[in-house]
Amino acid sequence: MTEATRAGFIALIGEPNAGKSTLLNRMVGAKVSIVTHKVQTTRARIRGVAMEGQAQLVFVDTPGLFRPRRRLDRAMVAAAWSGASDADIVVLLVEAHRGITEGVSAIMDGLAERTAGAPVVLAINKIDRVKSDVLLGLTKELNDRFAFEETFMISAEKGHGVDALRQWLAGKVPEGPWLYPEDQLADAPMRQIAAEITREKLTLRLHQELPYQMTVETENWEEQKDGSARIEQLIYVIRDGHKGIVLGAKGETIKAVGKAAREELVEFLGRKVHLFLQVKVRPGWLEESERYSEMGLDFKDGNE
Ligand SMILES: Nc1nc2c(ncn2[C@@H]2O[C@H](COP(=O)(O)OP(=O)(O)OP(=O)(O)O)[C@@H](O)[C@H]2O)c(=O)[nH]1
Ligand SMILES: [Mg+2]
Repeated sequence: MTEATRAGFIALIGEPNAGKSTLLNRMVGAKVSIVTHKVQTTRARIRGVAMEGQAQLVFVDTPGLFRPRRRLDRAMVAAAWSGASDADIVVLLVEAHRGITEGVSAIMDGLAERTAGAPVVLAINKIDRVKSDVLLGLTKELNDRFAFEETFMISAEKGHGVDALRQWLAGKVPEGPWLYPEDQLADAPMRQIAAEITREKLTLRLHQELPYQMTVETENWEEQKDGSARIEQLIYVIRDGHKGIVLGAKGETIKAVGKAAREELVEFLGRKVHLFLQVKVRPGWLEESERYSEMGLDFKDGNE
């Protein structure tokens, strides 16, 4: 007799920078969610699909949970919690070297109420950054505070412990038919993934507040006769000065960003790409509902 198929949604939640997107990409085996060393990189829910035996694991990457100040922050945090409440299993990522921060504490306070009874698993991430004796104490402290179903110690970046977590999840998701075709890796429109790739490259090159005050949208996508894709994107910033920074002296910043983004798009799509970037100053974009729907967020979730 063949084993029954299983499938389920697994939400990855945690503080900004905990390594959620890194873990999603590792589980999927491809880069579907952008990663930077900066906080608040992910802005909306992104689904990545992984197969483990007869189980299909649909990982839901979420924006980091933090105390929101702006409309965009509130919409991001709402998207993260709603990802958790829709999931079959929730994985809370905690950074090993930071331990129980104020932020982790606040998340644990909301967990029981906001996960709608789904099992919550603890994944202590970045174990490559600490000595192993730290981990036992941290595991105990966290489990004393919340009834985690299981604790895993992982390094999403190096891959340690990730197989054990994936196998455990595969045995835990409900029996049922697969939710996506077996070979599908991500559930997000290509134009959105393409915009995210450019936003990642920009975020890596821009400093201070600027990454939080810009957004990228794919304006136009044309399939060319020769099999290549012609992609036009708009970068929205809030000030003239920001435009200058994004362009860089003699346009070299945007040129470098465009090159890096194009190379990654070529790898992702497996074909030739022509990428055109344009910067637009739009002082009010953070208060425009269309910008939120382009990002995959609900504008109203940002209401105070
Ligand atoms: N040393 C180490 N670094 C890691 C590990 N996992 C992730 N990182 C790094 O942590 C940083 C943040 O990773 P992300 O995956 O973007 O974190 P995130 O939780 O998705 O962050 P937000 O989207 O901002 O909420 C990146 O620089 C990663 O390379 C790990 O296991 N070990
Ligand atoms: Mg992320």
